[in-house]
Amino acid sequence: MAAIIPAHRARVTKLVRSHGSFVVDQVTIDRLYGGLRGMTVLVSEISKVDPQYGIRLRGYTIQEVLDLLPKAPGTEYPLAGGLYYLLLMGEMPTLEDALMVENEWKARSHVPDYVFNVLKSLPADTHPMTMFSQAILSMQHESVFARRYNEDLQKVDYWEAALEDSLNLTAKLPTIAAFIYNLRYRDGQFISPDPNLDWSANFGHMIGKGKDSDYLELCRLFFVLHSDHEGANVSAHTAHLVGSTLSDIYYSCSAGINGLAGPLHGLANQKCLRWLLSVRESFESFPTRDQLEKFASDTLNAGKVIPGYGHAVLRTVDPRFTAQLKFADKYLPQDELFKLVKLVYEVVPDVLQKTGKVKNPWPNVDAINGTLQYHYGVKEFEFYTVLFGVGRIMGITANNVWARALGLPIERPVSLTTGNLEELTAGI
Ligand code: CMX
Repeated sequence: MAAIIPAHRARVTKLVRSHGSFVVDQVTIDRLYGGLRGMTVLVSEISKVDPQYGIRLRGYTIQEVLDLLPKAPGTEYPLAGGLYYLLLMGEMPTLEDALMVENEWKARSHVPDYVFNVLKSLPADTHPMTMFSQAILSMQHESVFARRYNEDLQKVDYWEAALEDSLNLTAKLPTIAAFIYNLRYRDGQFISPDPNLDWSANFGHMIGKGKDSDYLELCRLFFVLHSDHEGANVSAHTAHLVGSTLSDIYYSCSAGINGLAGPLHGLANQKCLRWLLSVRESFESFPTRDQLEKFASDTLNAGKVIPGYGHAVLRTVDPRFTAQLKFADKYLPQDELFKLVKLVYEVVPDVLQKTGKVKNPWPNVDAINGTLQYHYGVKEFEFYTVLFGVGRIMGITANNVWARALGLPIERPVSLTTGNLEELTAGI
C-alpha cells in the first residue's frame, strides 16, 4: 500500500484542485426529510452499487469476484484473504497474495481472554449483535492507532496504524463470532481454530461444522458477498463517520455493527426467513403458484412488506442473491425451503409490480441468506446478522484505511430546523 498511496493522493489532489466546485448532486427539501435517499454524499474507493449490475468490488462484479479470486486447493469459493487484498489494494490478488493475508490473519488471530470474559459476564439472553459489538469495543484497548496517535503519529502515516488495527481486528472475527455462537447456543463449548483452514472456513470449524465441507464453502461465499455495499449504507457510513473523528477502528467498527443491528438494515434477513417459514406453515403441502400469489397479496394488504424484495438503489436482481441461488442449486437442490425461495422468486416480483409503486420488485440478498444457514443447521435467526457483520467489517476497515490514507477530514455537515426551511422557501 505504501507504494500505491502517493499516486492516489496526487490523483485526488488534482481532481479537487481542478474540479472542486463541480456539482455532483443537489440537496432538496424532500431529500432532507427522506433520509438523503439516493443522494451522492460520500467517496469510497472500495465499491460502488450499480443499479443495473449490483455491487462492484473494486470494479469487479460479484460473478467476476467469485470467478477470479484465488481459492484454496480443492475448494470452490474464494479465500477471504484474497478479497481483503483486493479491497485494500484495488487489484486482483495472486494465490500468494491471498495467502499472505491469510497468514497475517493466522498470526494475529489470538483473542485476549478478557474479551471472552466480557462476553461471559453479559446476561445469557443478550442479543448476539450486542455481544459482537461489545467484544469489538472491549479490544479498543489494543488499538495501535490510538497508542501511536498519543505518541508521535504523523498524519501521513495514519493509514499504516489503521491498517495494523484493521488486520488485528479482522483476524479475530471468526473466533469471536464462533465464541458468541457457542456461548449462546452450544453450551459454551470452545473449539480452537484449525491452522490448516482458511479464515472463512475456520468459523464453520469453530461452531462444530468442520467436517461439513459444504458448509465451509458456504462460509467462504457468505463472507465475501457481505463484505461491502458501497460507502453510504448505514453500517459503512456510521463507521466512516465515527472514524472521521480519528476514533480508531475498534470504536468505528463497533458503531457500524450497532447500525447493522437495526431491523431495516442487517436484521432483514431473519425477517425474510420468518416470512418463508410462515408460508410453509400456512399450507399443508408445498403451495401452488396461486396459493403463494394470494399469500403474498395478503401480506401486502395487511400493510406489510415482503421481506427480501426491493432495494433503495438496485433496480435488478441482486447478484448476491443469484450467487447464493447458484450455490443452493448445486449443494441443496432438494431442500424444501430452497424450493420455496425459488417459487417466491417466480411469483412475488409480479405481485409487487402490480402495486405500481415498488421501484424494484426483484429479490435482494436477504431473500435467500437465512435459508442456506438454516439448511446447515444454523437455525438461530438472531445470529445471522453477526455473520453479516463479520463479512461487512472487511469492507468497513478497508474503507477506513483508505480514508486515513487520503487524509479525509472530520465529517461535519450542517442541519436546519423546519422553521429555517420555511423561511428559506417563504414567498416562493
Ligand atoms: N414489499 C412491499 N412493499 C414494498 C417493498 C416490498 N418488498 N419494497 C418496496 N415497497 C414499497 C415501499 O414500502 C414504498 O411504499 P410507500 O410508498 O407506501 O411507503 C414503495 O414500495 C416505494 O418504495 P421503493 O422506493 O421501491 O423502496 P425504498 O427505497 O423506499 O425501500 C427497501 C427499499 C429495501 C426498504 C424496501 O424495498 C423494503 O422494505 N423491502 C423489504 C425489506 C428488505 O428486504 N430489506 C432488506 C434490504 C437489503 C439491503 O438494504 O441491503
